Amino acid sequence: MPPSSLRVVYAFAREMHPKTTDVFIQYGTAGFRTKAILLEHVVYRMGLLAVIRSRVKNGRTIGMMITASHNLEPDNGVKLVDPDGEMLEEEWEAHATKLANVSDNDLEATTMEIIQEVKADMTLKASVFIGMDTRYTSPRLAAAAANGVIALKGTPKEFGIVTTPMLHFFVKCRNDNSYGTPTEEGYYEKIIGAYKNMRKSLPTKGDYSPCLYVDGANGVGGKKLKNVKKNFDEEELELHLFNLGGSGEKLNLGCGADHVKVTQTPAKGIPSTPYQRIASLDGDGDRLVYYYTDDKDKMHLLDGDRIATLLASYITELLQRCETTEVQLGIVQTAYANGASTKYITDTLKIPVQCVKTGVKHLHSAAHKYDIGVYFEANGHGTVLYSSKAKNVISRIAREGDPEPREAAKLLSQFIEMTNETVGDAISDLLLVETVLCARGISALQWMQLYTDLPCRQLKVTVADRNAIQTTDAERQCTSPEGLQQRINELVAKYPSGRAFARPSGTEDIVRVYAEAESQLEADTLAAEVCQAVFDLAGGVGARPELPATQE
Ligand code: 16G
Ligand code: MG
Repeated sequence: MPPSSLRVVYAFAREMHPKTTDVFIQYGTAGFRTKAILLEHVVYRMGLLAVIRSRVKNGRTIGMMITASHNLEPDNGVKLVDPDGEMLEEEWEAHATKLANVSDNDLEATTMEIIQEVKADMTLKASVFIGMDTRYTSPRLAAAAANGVIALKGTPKEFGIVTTPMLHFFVKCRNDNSYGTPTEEGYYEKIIGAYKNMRKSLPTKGDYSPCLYVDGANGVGGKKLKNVKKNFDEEELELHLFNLGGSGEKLNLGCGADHVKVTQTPAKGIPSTPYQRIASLDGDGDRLVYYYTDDKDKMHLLDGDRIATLLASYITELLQRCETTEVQLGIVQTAYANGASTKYITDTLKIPVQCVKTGVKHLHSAAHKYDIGVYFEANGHGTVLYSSKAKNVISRIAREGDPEPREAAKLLSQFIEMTNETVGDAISDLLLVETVLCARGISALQWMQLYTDLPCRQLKVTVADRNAIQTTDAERQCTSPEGLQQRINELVAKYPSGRAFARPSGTEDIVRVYAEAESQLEADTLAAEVCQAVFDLAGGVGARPELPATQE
């Protein structure tokens, strides 16, 4: 039943969170993200939408996370979390965009329109969990979120500073208490408890050392790892934490998973110890990559593809030891996955692999189609999803199986407990990776030796309208502008093992280009040539991209 008047929605907006900009803002791949100073009215309005969403979901809890992930300090953002701890359903992104952009004067009417369109029963209770990252602009935005919730008579619960995946976990647990307890302690208990249990059956062996350096990106993830660290003795996991956001240390600046992945250079502020394994988190703790530097100071990156293959191969081994063929495992990647990883998955691991569009929601829903779905973006965002069928089969074997399969099923059950299935989670993923490295008795170097990546390069091109580029086949082929795909095909054909694609970014007003080939120079040249093609055929702006110096 819609309410007769929403005056209070307007009153809050006008008095406390007025819209002060006419810049259009869109709910993109990861919610709204822009300069923090442009966001207060947007976040307030998302508080309203979260309440409507909660009522449409029969009063189940919805999450709101205030963060701009790996972006630099002046940015911020907000995204909504659905009742199962998953990203907001895609159809609602249009409601979010509409509500964020109307004038204050039209806000009341637009809110009413949305309520009617989605048929929300506004007499129901509504519950919204709110979390934020460490940005200095976050508390103010979290308060705006809470006011939005209150304006529509929902109940906000603020968790303060938490990682994005923790907030997703809390939402899931609140709506399904069999998953865990919706508190930070509940989160640690489940994930850390499973790691400790598993390590009881998997003592340190071979070349694995429990000593791990961590780059906390000067954000929330590193801070939370301080709590995690307290639970371990050094034999279980010896964490050395760096970039924890002390005074003068800037969030994501020169450090963090995105910096390491994109620039392919180490994070600042970490002592250089050859072959020491280093885990790098992003600013809100939902991405993880590993790396080490060798004795010549060259960096070697172990990205999301490496994590996916490591986890999937171990789960496959445990399933074999469980002696079950009932559970099928698959891997989901995006076009950015290194071609060598896809080949290794197909030829060596013999695991089905699927490629989908960039963005967690696409990977997550594709992974749901397998009994066990492992998904990772190359940038380090990913997790493992286990269907109820898989969980039932595994727990049955853990209870009733023969001794050897029972042992394997018990390990797998703990592995499942350690996984945050709601979304990619750097802390949970870190513990999963450490478990597998320990179980295999391997070092970072040996992990790297499982296959050899093709050299690759990512570049960006500025065009007048990024939507001039349209893609198909999981963003691997361009369908417009005309002639671009044919040009890319001709360029790629010049390089053995060459592969390249161009896609419009979902988070910035640019086109991204990716290329890989047998040598770094070839990958760099191919990427630059594709940039030129995009620039020429899709309305490039500014200076024409140049080829690498050695090609001039
Ligand atoms: C967002 C996505 C991330 C994706 C990235 C691509 C979520 C939670 N995050 O950060 O998965 O890799 O966008 O950015 O979905 P791009 O479209 O600018 O390349
Ligand atoms: Mg992030």
